[in-house]
Amino acid sequence: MEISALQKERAAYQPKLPKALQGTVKIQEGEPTQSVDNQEDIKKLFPNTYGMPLIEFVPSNVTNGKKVNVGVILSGGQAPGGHNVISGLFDEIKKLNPESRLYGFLMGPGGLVNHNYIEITEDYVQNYRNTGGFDMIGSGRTKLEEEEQFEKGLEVIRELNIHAIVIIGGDDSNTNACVLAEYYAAKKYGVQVIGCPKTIDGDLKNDQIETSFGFDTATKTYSGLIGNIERDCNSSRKYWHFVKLMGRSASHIALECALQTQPNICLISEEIQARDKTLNDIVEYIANIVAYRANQGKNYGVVLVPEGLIEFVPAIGRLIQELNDLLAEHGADYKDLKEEAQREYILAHLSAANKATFETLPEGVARQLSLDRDPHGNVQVSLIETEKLLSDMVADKLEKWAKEGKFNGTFASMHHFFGYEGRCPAPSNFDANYCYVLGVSAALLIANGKTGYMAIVKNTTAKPEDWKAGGVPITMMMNMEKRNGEMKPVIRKALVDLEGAPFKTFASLRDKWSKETCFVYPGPVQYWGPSEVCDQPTKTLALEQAK
Ligand code: FBP
Repeated sequence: MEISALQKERAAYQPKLPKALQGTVKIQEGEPTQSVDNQEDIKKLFPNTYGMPLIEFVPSNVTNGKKVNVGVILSGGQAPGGHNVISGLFDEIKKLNPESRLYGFLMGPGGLVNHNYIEITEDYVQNYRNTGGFDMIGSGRTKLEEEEQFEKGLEVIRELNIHAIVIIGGDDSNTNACVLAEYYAAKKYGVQVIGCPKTIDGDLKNDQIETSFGFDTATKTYSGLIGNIERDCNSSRKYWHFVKLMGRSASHIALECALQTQPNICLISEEIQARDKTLNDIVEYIANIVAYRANQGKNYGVVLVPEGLIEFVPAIGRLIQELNDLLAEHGADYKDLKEEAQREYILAHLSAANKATFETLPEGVARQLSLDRDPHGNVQVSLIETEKLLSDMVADKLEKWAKEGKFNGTFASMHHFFGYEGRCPAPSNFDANYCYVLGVSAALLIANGKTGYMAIVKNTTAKPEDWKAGGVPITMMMNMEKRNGEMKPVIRKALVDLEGAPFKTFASLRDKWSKETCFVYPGPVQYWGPSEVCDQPTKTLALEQAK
């Protein structure tokens, strides 16, 4: 395989380990834990994995040299650093006992069920150290939730004499990891299951998980691109750029990119929901800023739009809820209808208020909301062109204002969607280190006989030498939520906290950014050079941890 000069140089990077993990390690257990909500329900559903203590790894002089065979799965959307989780896991199980083996299940959780796997060897790992992407073993979104799948998986687990499965995924995949851990524990199969917090979206975080991996590199990559657009915008001074940013639900990515690049406008879905805004309110907010700037002779600017926005506009959110229930209940009748008949079907079944909202939506958006959900029941928001929808609506509003003599500028728009561009770059130094430590921690949780835990790393705004690694029981992060029309135990998603420091910092500055031009150009992710340019955590993490 031909590799780039960057990849070649980057392969030699040795991720940094916290001091506590540099020699032999033992675990230190904390107090028993509780789930974040619905404690009785969660305890009943997870009798074998509920209430376990938090774990921290501390230095020791005892070596646990047991041979372990481990299977690893990459689940869901790509996030920079996944290969380093696997490298860390590989290195640590081999360090504990060179006879240990690592198997990679191919193309996501489906690989376990369908018995598609490879053995990951030293030579193989070598090609992927510090690289982006998930192509080492591929990823997929198969939802692991049926007993039949667990039993099918067990066949290959037995065949390969696997002791533990590591699932690297987001909130949904780690919820599934917890269900699998509980099932294997209840059956006394002796198979451990460990999760790792992955997602560029940054919404798998809580008191125990400071950040999910990939968020750092993805937001730095997008911010580099946004900075380039801002500079172009400030050079030609003739376009309004609407940039949609990935992040299925939460607006953490948009907020972080705004903090890094200081655009004229950044919408935050959670705020729009909390303040009960309509689509028209959002359009007027943007149009007012465009008009203000036009009066100053500035017919240009940059607007950041979070991918999940549409679901957070309260009226549209209520419509989606009803559509979810409708599709879950009547999916079979509905699926085979032609496009126009599907629209009629929906209109005939919706409540009056939601029908009215559905009818006001542009057809493309309405259609997207009525299509199949992903395997976890989510609307596929990355396919909705919100950036285009908003700029079209702003153009209509400005045209009306121009006729009324309220706008006399020009409005030419450009559209961008930054999503897939940020999911596979070579991980930043932060993600390269963080992921490697997560992999090592997963191996140590396994070596210490743990199941139903997620590997965690804390104190991540300090130097990696001072990070603290350990594990958190996955049940601790769970509550009950409605999914596909049914109440299910799930890991609670972390949305942008409107009382949190990142949002408050942004809110205190946005007015100035909208009126003046305060663009900041962060440039591309740097791997070598002064610490200020290549080792800084995200602004979100720095602000959150500064409290
Ligand atoms: P995960 O939650 O699985 O990490 O995926 C996040 C994400 O990148 C979202 O930001 C985006 O909406 C979605 O995946 C896109 O999914 P797909 O890769 O299936 O198009």
